[in-house]
Amino acid sequence: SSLFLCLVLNQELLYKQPSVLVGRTDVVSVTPWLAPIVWEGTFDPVLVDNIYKPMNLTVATTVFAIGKYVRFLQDFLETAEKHFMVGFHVRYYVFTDRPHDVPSVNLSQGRHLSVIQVPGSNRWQEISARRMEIIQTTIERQIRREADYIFCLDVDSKFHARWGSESLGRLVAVIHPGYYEQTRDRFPYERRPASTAYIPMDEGDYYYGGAMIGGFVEDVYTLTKVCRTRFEEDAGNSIEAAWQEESHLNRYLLDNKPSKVLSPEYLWQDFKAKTKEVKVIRFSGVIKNYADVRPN
Ligand code: 2GW
Ligand code: MN
Repeated sequence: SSLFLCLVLNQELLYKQPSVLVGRTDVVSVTPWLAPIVWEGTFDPVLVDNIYKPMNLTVATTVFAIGKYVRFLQDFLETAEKHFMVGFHVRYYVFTDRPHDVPSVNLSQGRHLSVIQVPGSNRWQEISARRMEIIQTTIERQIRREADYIFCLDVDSKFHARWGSESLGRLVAVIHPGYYEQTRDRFPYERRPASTAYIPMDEGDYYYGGAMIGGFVEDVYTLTKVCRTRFEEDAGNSIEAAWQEESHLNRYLLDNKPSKVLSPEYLWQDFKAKTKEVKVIRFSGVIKNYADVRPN
């Protein structure tokens, strides 16, 4: 498509006429609160880039690689260099207890990587809880001054196709690939009222994936702060939400609607066969041998 879109004359971009009548009809591309749901075929990548590029934005990407999870960094970073926010300023923040095991990956111009040492742990509950806390404190200390937007991603993943400026927004969440065909009473939300992540059976919009949180730095800051506080409040009451920070994220997003929702193209799982509505897999969780990578 970019073949016939790319003609630039006198600063004006020539692109295909948007249609009011013709577009994707097999998927819903707007939420009931009028946030776009981003699917292939609902946006023009050249046009969207043309809007965002002149803003000279910097996009922060946080990724945790604690313990054996450092082994995922190489593929994560190499594929991000090929597909993630190409043409934008990108700052990766790699949190690890093994700084010497961070692979050296060639970064394109305008892209930068910081390694931030954090304590290791054998307890997932601790890593999970601390992810929100560390993102929060690193935003306070550093990211706030260094970036406009932020994406917090799982490291056990790879990029396969464009993840570009179409994903930018104030508060951005992704639809989990495992549950989008289900009714909300079947979503794995936290169901115990004793937890601050509790969602009753007749509430909820989508089931969002915890492997991606994005948006303006300040909006993600508030999200991490609230989720961290609730996580700690639950811990004080000896309760851990069903899917840890993913459960808290889902509760937060029910009350604070995302301004943009990414389709499951932006969070697939390698063990899952592509479905007909997914035209392109952009990012996916790799298959991992739990016995190999997890501490216990
Ligand atoms: C340790 C013990 C058990 C499970 C994970 C870990 C662990 C996680 C670890 O030893 N080292 C580490 O760096 N992590 C980081 O946490 C890493 O960035 C990883 O991608 C992220 C989430 O853990 P992961 O990828 O094993 O969990 P998933 O793929 O099952 O994730 C979903 O559910 C989680 C909730 O339990 C999170 O919400 C996650 O964001 C979701 O994608
Ligand atoms: Mn993961």
